[in-house]
Amino acid sequence: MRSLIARPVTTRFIYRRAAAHALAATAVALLTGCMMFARAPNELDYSRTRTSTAGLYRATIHPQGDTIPQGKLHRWTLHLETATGTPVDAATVTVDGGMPQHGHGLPTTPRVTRELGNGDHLVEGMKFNMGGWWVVKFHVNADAGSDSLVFNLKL
Ligand SMILES: [Cu+2]
Repeated sequence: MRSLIARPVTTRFIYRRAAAHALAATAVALLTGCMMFARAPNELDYSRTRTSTAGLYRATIHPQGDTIPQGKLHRWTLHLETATGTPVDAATVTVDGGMPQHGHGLPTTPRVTRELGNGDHLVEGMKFNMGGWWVVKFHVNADAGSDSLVFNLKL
């Protein structure tokens, strides 16, 4: 008598668990799997010269060797100017970035290590460990003010 009642309840419980697992698997696939293989948005600007978010600066990135390597530490030169084209030497620049569709940042902690003069700044520790759409952000603090520059890369 007891087992007759217990069986359908147990079966229903198993079905419900299986459904929950299938739902969770689908959600995980949608959140990670699909995003991993999603194409980068079409309207992205991959220019190596960009104007900062608030329009205070213009900057150009010069990756060492011109092509950006994958999985290899390398350097960049960041050329920084004011909106009117005056080179900016005295600046505190921090680097940040990652892959927006993968939800991860840069595999290294790149830093601006040296002022090279004429608005050029040496960026060391750049590394991209996979192909796809990367974003590299520079936060600049100098006489003209505080502002950010965002560069899109396709590797
Ligand atoms: Cu990634």
